[in-house]
Amino acid sequence: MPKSIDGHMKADGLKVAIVATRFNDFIVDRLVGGAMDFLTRHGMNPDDAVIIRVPGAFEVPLVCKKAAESGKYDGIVAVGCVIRGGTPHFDYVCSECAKGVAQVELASGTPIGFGLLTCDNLEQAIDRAGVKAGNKGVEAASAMLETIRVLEQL
Ligand code: INI
Repeated sequence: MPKSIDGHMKADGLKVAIVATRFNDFIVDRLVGGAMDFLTRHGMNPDDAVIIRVPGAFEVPLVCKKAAESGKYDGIVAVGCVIRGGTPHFDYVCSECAKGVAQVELASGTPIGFGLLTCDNLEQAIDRAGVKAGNKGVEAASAMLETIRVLEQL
């Protein structure tokens, strides 16, 4: 029988930073709410979470880096929403955010749930913020929690 390592899903005692963009906050607040709801239903004390607001997705990696380096948090949930406009700006913002968050996660060893919506239009964003396609804040929080619990066993 192979040995199997699975992360359990208890969030009791965890300290979590949620890094959230102000840009598109109508959508992003739903992602923050989803992440908080998921984590508290899995045992996290709401007082053990901090919600850190940043201007836009481009600023997310730097703030995640500082939060991770502080050593105060067991994990980070990064949430934001980029909606395609008429210029290539969308592609730069999305790729720098994704690349930066991945770099911070690997360099710091702090699990970061990646909940950045990258949408062609507002309808796609709404669908992923608690409507047809679920809530990506919940998914990011769940992924962070599971990764924390896996790392504890390695
Ligand atoms: N930031 C976002 O988080 N979402 C967007 O849709 C967006 N658009 O479309 O421009 C956006 N741009 C701002 C960017 O993240 C930076 O805050 C800005 O460039 C200042 O550094």
